[in-house]
Amino acid sequence: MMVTIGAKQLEMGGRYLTELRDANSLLGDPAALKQRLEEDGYLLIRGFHDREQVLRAREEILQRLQRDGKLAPDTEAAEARIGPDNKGAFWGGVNDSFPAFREVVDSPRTMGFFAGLLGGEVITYDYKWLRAIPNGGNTGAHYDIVYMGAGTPNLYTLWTPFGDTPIDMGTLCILLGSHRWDRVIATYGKMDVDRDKTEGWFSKDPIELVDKFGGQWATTSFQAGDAILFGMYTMHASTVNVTPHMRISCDTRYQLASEPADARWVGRNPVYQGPTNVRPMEEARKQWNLI
Ligand SMILES: O=C(O)CCC(=O)C(=O)O
Repeated sequence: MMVTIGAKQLEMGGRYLTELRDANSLLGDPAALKQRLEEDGYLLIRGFHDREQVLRAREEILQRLQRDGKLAPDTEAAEARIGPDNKGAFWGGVNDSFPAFREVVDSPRTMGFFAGLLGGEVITYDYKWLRAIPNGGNTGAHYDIVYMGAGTPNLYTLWTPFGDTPIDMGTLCILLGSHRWDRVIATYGKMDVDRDKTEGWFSKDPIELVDKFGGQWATTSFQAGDAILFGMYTMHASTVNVTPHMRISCDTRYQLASEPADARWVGRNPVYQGPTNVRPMEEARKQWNLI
């Protein structure tokens, strides 16, 4: 199977791309989960959320997309068929108007999982990155620390697809081994998009990254309920949505309550402005000697 990441086609099972492995056999053993997270840079958990709850949230989001004219006319919202304008949506913020969605990402099950993993009371950032990705939509390779590094580095991203999501609809990809790229962590990993007014994506080319820095990309098909979590220094991207169906997903953040949080993403009204006059990543990489 060929998989599209950025502008490149990668063969599943070839040199550049493999399958993610799940960590379900370690559930209930926080020390083993933590060790796996340190080794792999991510944890894929099948059935992390209650599937029915995820599907209720999906329905809520699809109804909004339909009201907003983003779905194909005269089709059932449940099909998630992208409208003729091929426009997606990004809802960044607290997202109170999606109560069924909030029930999933703030659920006692989710918070309890992170409390067990991190060994104490946890908080989730109020800002939620909820996305409906149209055909052709995708995310370039980056570390999350460059967007949310003003608090603790012991912060975790949880990526949840809202619906069964095959690889060709746009799934989360991990660059295996990238959480140990010391030179990249010491340069790009110290950057902040706002403070340094620099582009956040490290690369749009998945092959260039593997050829220059090593590792291998990994992704998988997700079922509603599955989720993947990873740390701030794990390079990740998404496959391109090459289907006529909207990919719906959200990324949310969790950390120990006792550690400092990045104020940009906390509170009733966290509104992300984004920097202006951004420096191209190519320029920054030249300066760091990472070309
Ligand atoms: O969903 C996507 O396309 C990107 C997600 C992402 O970058 C993240 O979870 O940090």
